[in-house]
Amino acid sequence: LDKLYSFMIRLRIPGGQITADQWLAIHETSESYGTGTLKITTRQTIQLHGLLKHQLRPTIQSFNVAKLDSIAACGDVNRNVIVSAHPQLSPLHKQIHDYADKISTLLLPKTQSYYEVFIDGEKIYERSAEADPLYEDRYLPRKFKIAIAIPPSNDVDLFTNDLGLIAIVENEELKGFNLVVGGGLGTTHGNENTFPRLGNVLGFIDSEEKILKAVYEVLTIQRDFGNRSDRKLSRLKYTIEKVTVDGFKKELEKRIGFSLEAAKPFQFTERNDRYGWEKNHQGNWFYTLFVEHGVVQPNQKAFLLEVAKLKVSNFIFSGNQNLILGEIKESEKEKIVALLEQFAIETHVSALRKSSMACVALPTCPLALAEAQRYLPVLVTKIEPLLEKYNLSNEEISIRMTGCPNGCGRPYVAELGFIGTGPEQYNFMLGGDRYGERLNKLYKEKQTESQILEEVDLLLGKYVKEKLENETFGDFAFRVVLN
Ligand code: SRM
Ligand code: SF4
Repeated sequence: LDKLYSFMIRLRIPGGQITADQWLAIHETSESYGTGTLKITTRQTIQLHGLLKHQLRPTIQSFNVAKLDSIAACGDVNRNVIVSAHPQLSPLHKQIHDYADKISTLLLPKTQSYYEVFIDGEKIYERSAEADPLYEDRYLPRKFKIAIAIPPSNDVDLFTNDLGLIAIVENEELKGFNLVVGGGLGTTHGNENTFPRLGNVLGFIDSEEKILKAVYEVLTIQRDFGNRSDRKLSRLKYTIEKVTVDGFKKELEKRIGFSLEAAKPFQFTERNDRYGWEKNHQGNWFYTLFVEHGVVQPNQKAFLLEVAKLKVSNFIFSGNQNLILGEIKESEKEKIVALLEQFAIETHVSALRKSSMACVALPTCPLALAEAQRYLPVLVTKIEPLLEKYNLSNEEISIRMTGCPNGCGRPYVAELGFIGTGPEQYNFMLGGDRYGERLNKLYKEKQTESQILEEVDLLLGKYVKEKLENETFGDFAFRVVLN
């Protein structure tokens, strides 16, 4: 008798954008296999949980028919490439967004085992190390993550990725990208050699050919120099600490055969999604649906099914775990408005809740020490009256929670961060900035709910009394409380 194995499947969707037909396929697959839940992740894709072993092949096969796959969504390879989600951010969104596909394709492992194992069982060719010049026969020492940000939005938390590209747009023309390397968040409780790190801006690159070359060679450096003896210390951030930022840049320039230009100026002034209706430069409408921690609720799932059947929009996942219905023509907008009403989609959500993010954690994550996506909504409900008490209800204070220090909900770059240490206990992190450019710090260890609420009450009271004009909560906490 075999054990009753159950699996999670995560799709590879570079830039998080799919068609209505692909949403229909995801919906139908989730109804046929697994628990029926759909989870939008912090890397712009979808996870299905609770798939039994015998359901794996039919699930992947049905995705394959819809031109969706789960290749490199896990493993020691380049993961899902994420991009600022909102098409209304820039008329150049599509041009920039296309880089996600190009980079994802460039860095895909060449092995066809996925098709052999999950699609038709046919062995496609004999593998050899030469068949994959990037991953060779050894892959990377560890997972590798890439994000592309379109200022002013840092909705991808660019600096937390192994590699980041910041789009530089001048006079409505894409000039190139600033290259950022060495971000990563995962730590291990009690292992002082592990730490979260934000990436360093190395310089500017102008042409597509050079960009792709540089991205590729960053991975070859990590492949060749990354730590292969301790998986806890094997991300690019540790390699960069070892070889230094300057040493890394020199090695990169040697491999790419050109020098990086000085980085161009950029500014991030937002990180949250733009909820509700917005129109882009071509007059098309976009509707951003708030999906609390990416857990698609039954009424939202039913709503999205009807929207997909209309085939009047595409579907875009954001790095904040929400969903944008995109490219809706003026003449079709009313149909979506009617469905929003029909399915009672909640549109009034507090500023704090809209700025919240949590990882999966219990009950499916085997690494979880505490609750996250099931508990943060409860904690937010308890913090909302405190904000009201201090007349701060409109403040978009970022609040994030994870069930362990791996950092899947990126709590290290939140103004209020909570990292699970054990059942109903969290390390309270404070002092991150609003736009993801500064790490927070440990404020209080192993806090229970009542301790958290007491501290938040005190901190908000201090904030309203002592803050400078226009100072955000995170900046205040960093300046006053942590010093
Ligand atoms: Fe993650 C492992 C869920 C984004 C850092 N992450 C896991 C696993 C697969 C647990 C495991 O290894 O068995 C979790 C599956 C839980 C479940 O039941 O579904 C898991 N990670 C997630 C997701 C679904 C969280 C969410 O609620 O959205 C995110 C899926 C992203 C995706 O679509 O690819 C997710 N994980 C992240 C992020 C955020 C990001 O990438 O922007 C991080 C921090 C950034 C980073 O990588 O440094 C992150 N996950 C980790 C780590 C720590 C890695 C490290 O360097 O130490 C682990 C553990 C590991 O790799 O050993 C991990
Ligand atoms: Fe699981 Fe920890 Fe990631 Fe949360 S942060 S999903 S508990 S690995």
